[in-house]
Amino acid sequence: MDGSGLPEVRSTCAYCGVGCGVLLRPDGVGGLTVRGDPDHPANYGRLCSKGLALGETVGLEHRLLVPRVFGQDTSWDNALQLVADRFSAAIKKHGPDSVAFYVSGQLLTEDYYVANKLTKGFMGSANIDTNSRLCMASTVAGHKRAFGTDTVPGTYEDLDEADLVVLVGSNLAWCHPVLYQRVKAARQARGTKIVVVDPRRTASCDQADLHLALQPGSDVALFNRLLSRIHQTGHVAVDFLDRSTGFFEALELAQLDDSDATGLNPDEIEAFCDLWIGTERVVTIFSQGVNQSSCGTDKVNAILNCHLATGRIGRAGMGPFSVTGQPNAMGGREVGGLANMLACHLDIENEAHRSAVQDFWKAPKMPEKQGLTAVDLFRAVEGGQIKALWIIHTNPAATMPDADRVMAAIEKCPFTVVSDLTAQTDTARGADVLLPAAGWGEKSGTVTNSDRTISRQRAVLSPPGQARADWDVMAEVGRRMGWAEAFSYETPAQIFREFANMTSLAVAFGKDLDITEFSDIDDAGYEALSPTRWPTTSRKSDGRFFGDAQFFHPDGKARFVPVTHRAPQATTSEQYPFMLNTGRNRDQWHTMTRSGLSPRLSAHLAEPYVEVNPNDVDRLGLAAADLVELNSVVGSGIFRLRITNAVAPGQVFAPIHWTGETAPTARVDALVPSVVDPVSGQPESKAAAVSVRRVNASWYGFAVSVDAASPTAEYWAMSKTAKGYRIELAGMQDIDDWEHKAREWFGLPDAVVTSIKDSKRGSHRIALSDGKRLLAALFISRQPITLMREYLATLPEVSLHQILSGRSSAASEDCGPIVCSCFGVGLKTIIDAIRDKRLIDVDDIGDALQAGKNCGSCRPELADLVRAHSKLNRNRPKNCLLDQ
Ligand SMILES: Nc1nc2c(c(=O)[nH]1)N[C@H]1C(S)=C(S)[C@@H](COP(=O)(O)OP(=O)(O)OC[C@H]3O[C@@H](n4cnc5c(=O)[nH]c(N)nc54)[C@H](O)[C@@H]3O)O[C@H]1N2
Ligand SMILES: Nc1nc2c(c(=O)[nH]1)N[C@H]1C(S)=C(S)[C@@H](COP(=O)(O)OP(=O)(O)OC[C@H]3O[C@@H](n4cnc5c(=O)[nH]c(N)nc54)[C@H](O)[C@@H]3O)O[C@H]1N2
Ligand code: SF4
Ligand SMILES: [Mo]
Repeated sequence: MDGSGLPEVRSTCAYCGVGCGVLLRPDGVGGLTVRGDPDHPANYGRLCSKGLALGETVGLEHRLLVPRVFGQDTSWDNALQLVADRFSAAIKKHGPDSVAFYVSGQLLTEDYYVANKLTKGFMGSANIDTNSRLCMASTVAGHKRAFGTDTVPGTYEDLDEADLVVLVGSNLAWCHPVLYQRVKAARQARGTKIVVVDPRRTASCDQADLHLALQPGSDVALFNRLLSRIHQTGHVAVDFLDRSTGFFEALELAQLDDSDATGLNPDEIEAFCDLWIGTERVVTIFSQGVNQSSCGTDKVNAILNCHLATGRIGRAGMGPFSVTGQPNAMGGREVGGLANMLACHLDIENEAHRSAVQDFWKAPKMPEKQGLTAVDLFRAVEGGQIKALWIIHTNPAATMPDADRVMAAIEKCPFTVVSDLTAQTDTARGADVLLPAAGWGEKSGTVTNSDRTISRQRAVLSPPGQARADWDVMAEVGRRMGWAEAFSYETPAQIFREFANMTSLAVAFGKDLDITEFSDIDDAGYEALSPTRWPTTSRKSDGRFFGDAQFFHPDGKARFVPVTHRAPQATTSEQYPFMLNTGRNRDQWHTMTRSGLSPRLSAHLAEPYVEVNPNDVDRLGLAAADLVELNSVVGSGIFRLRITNAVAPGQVFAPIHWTGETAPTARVDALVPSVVDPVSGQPESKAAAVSVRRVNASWYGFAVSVDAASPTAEYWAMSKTAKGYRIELAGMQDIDDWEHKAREWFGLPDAVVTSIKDSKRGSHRIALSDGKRLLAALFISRQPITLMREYLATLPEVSLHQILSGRSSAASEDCGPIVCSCFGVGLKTIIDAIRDKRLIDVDDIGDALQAGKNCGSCRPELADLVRAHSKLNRNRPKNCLLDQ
């Protein structure tokens, strides 16, 4: 406590699976300040741009404050009785398989545990799946095939101690920025080499010694080549072969595979193999470029095969490392979140496991077969087999493949309950019952990060309105459905103790997960719990698995899985000649319901875009700032063109973040067909065949507004600014009365309107004010509007005169899209400084402009800009991330 307010509270960041520790200081009036926890073993005080902006996302705008049933506010009593009655009635009339839950790797372990106990143990339905199906399912399946359990072998210290880090389908610099900083620190300290395997050039290539821009989906062919070379060069660890089965079968298939499928030059492949084989301390980090594939599980096993063959696993500085996406993706796996699992890494279709769990829970009935996995689950909703559906902490109408179809299924379901922070999501709009959830910062529990470290999330703010924690709401429904004793929880500590105790079952079955030492933790102990990695140090001193070649298959041996290259299911054709790749932006989290509230984060990439290679741009007759339409077999979307050779010709890339709330025509998953991996059921979210064409808009618009607007244009995209919102617009139909339209879109029927029209140029500037204060402004042109957007987004600091004249004052020049979120430094400012001040490296930019000096998330982009724009820098790249 430093006298400036309330004491700091230790907690964990709301976002990614790095699981950074944060120190939160509530300001006493609903806000809080955030800094990195210097003592947390995930981050030792570091945070990325998203973690640092957490304080900007806890405001009450958009929050759902009271339960809502069929559009009417109601009491918890009414809402929960209705939920309990409808789920009970469906089970009674149609059987347990007529109900389903779709939950999230962002739930706390305690929430997740209750959800699984309620469905699998008491409702008797295994139809509970989670967004982890879209995220980690292929890794879970690959780990189980190789190791006998879903075990992450390594720890974060391995990143500090590796001599080579290979990033496969992982944009670590943007998606796990604090881990990327650890890798970069290792590079500085010990010269760690970095290889990136990704069809696209990403920010993670910033320091890479080698970037293998392989053909989408061809990772198996690459790692099969590596396995053959490991054998050929005599690097097989013979003692490990004794502790495994299937090596020669896997090798035979690997040798038959043709590495030409990767599209890489043979020299590049050999350079990669030589580096990998020649570096004992090698960590292969993999993420969604591996998992989200119709051969995702095989990709995982192709990687694991190489680490097993060389015995480079579970020892300092080496091993395969699946980084988890969501803050509690790992915790969800521990409590059996997926439809084919039981808690404690046990299997639903194993009778001994099932009955042990049933006894532990004193459960009336347990499903004997695995439940529906995400894609099939929503198909069953569409087909009418699911009569009652409860969606918690996830937004499937935006993030499932074939998203328009999923949205329609949700709307059609006879009874859908959605628990969320806000009613303004694509999924919540289809709900019959909306339950207000307490969010990050308002509820307590635990999460497990990528290296199995369990950390506490602590409540520092009161839940607004009537919002309640998810575990609390589910437990009450359990009680109302007649299972009072089983769901008598009053605190998350009680749930945690029960789960910790339950891990004794995992121990009894010889599995990896053991946190039984917390079975008797008292409330004070739970309150004070410091970050703990399992297995706890008393059992395995270095926190790693498999260095001793002990695995979890019944014979204690590992399995090599023979795999062979299979191309993505989507194939390009004359009609759909481009391959669409999808992924994340540095400063937004998924569907932006939280990160989108931060003006700083929203400034980074404020509009949905599609990246297209310059060759294709020329071929298609496109020009900078055009809007382009993508079409696939399942849907379509409109995006702003971004010209960059970060993507190869024939490939395009679009981010996943925009939804019906922020840009209704830029819902990426509307374009992605629901093709899945046959082993894991994980969708192929990274490969869809699409066509690309210019949108011939009859007008383009840009608007700023103090309040959120609801435009009806064919294209619009809205994002938060410090003083309100900025909106990009375009339309196919000419509009006669712009003033009327502006009033309607901004919800300002009584505003004073001033406007200037230039009929010759087809431009129109309209300002809406309350007589004194500017409330909104709209600019219309026949061409895409590129000038002054960033500057105008500072409304209402802009004067009416400036808006109408279209001229910025000298003091507030347009600084371009924001690159450094922490200090608000824009692209144009940076490029100008590099040129004018003759800056030659990232630190120079920091000294001149502050940019990159706080969280460091933008340093890869800064490095790229220096390379592209410094006349003095000799390492100019072939291409630049921000070269538009
Ligand atoms: N800023 C930010 N960070 C996040 C999130 C977020 O929303 N925003 N979400 C979190 C979550 S839940 C997750 S799962 C992680 C995801 O983290 P990542 O997996 O690192 O992120 P993505 O951008 O989805 O995809 C990674 C890369 O896979 C590449 N790729 C596509 N196809 C292939 C292929 O066939 N082979 C290979 N080798 N690569 C391919 C893409 O070009 C992309 O650069 O991020 C977490 N962190
Ligand atoms: N094409 C394509 N599609 C993808 C991906 C991709 O790379 N490409 N990635 C996939 C992956 S890896 C993932 S993880 C998913 C993520 O996709 P989703 O999980 O669907 O996306 P989020 O925006 O994280 O949704 C979380 C929701 O929970 C709400 N929420 C926040 N806090 C709480 C709380 O405490 N309680 C409750 N009840 N609700 C809360 C938020 O407001 C939000 O609506 O997307 C997947 N979809
Ligand atoms: S890396 Fe960033 S988003 Fe991920 S946990 Fe750390 S601070 Fe949060
Ligand atoms: Mo994810």
